[in-house]
Amino acid sequence: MSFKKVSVIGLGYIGLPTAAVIASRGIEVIGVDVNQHAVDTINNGDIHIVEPDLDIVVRGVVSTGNLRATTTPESADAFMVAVPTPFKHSDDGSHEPNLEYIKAASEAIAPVLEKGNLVILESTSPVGATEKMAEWLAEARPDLTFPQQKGDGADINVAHCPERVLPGYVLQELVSNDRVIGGMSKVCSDRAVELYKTFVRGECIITTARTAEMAKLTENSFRDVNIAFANELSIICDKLKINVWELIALANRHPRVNVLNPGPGVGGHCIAVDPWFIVNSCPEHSKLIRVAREVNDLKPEYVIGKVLSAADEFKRPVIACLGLSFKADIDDLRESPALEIVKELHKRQAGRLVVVEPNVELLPNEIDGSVELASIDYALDVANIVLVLVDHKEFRVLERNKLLSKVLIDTRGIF
Ligand code: SAJ
Repeated sequence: MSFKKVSVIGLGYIGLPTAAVIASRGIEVIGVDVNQHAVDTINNGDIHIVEPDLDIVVRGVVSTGNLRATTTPESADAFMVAVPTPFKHSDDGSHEPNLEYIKAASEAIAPVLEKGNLVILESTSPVGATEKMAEWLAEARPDLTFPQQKGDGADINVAHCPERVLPGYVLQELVSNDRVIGGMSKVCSDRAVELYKTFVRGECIITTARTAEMAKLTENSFRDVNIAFANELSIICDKLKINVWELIALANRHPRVNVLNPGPGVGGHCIAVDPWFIVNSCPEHSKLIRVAREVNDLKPEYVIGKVLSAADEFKRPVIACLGLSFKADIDDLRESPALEIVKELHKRQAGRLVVVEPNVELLPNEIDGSVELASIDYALDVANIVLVLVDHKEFRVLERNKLLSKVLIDTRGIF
């Protein structure tokens, strides 16, 4: 096998599980991250993120010496870049992707590249990012040849293989999902397949780097558009006095219909972000994708409006807010519509806010001191309005009769 030593650049939600799974196949893995705390934590056999069972795998591969973390890149047979691609800050709504992390990663690995190496971009990226990465590498290493110059004969192979794992199921999906492999030449693709085959049980399907980039953005945009459709339906159904959950269940009985679920809005760092990469690259032709983003981004405001009008009916409204995370059964509060709604309700003085979030022990700073974190029993006891924001398993088993005397606003349809 040509991959004895693999380096993973970026040890976050994707990089760390990937590094750990490859290491568990007996390959020597060097994890590189700029965050000294993350590096130290991993070298102690611990993890700095939350993902089921990841701690066990990391502890195992660190103790056997197959995974080691460092802040300084060193030579390897393959480099997998898994760093963030956020937006550039701007007020004009252009959502221009910020490739600085990919550029910094390229500049960090360039000095240690050797003839025969494979460099893979895993980060979800706008179309053209892999070619840019190859250009940055070539600029830094004029002594080596790259696929944009020499195709199959290049010294360094470059490919894009977007991650597609679902938070909460990362360890299973890393192994079982099919992978889209977009090499910059045929040899690049073949070598990337060889690397992924060391740990992927799904199929590895070869395409171009640009198509692979667009495939990932398409998957998340498809979901975003479908959820926007559901969110729009939920508002229409409110106005027409129809139960949207019953409606969608009925429509989904049709063999060719599969509408997703409405909610309080779309959160997380993927579905709410990636469609903008398409819109930014072709603004005049991405009308539907843009409107879907806007529909989903406006949903929290609609929910806030409903709560405020319900609260108006009480002298001293007490609102139990069930859930803060961006989706069920995780502790991740980043880009969470639930958190946004709770923050706004506090700002607009909707009433006393009692929050239940079984997956966190402390409230985030931005709402700490302004709302109470409580048990489900206490919250239901004191509340006159119950606002369901996340369909955590602890809430799905609640008995409906506990809520009979309450005003119920169920954004997830669990009741
Ligand atoms: N949501 C709804 N209704 C639904 C489904 C989801 O409102 O019917 C909301 C969730 O509550 C959450 C948001 O959408 O706020 C996103 O959740 P998600 O479960 O749809 O997706 P993520 O962001 O956790 O992970 C997605 C996945 N992409 C797809 O399913 C196409 C995952 O496979 C990707 O790897 C991940 O994005 C990523 O990293 O890009």
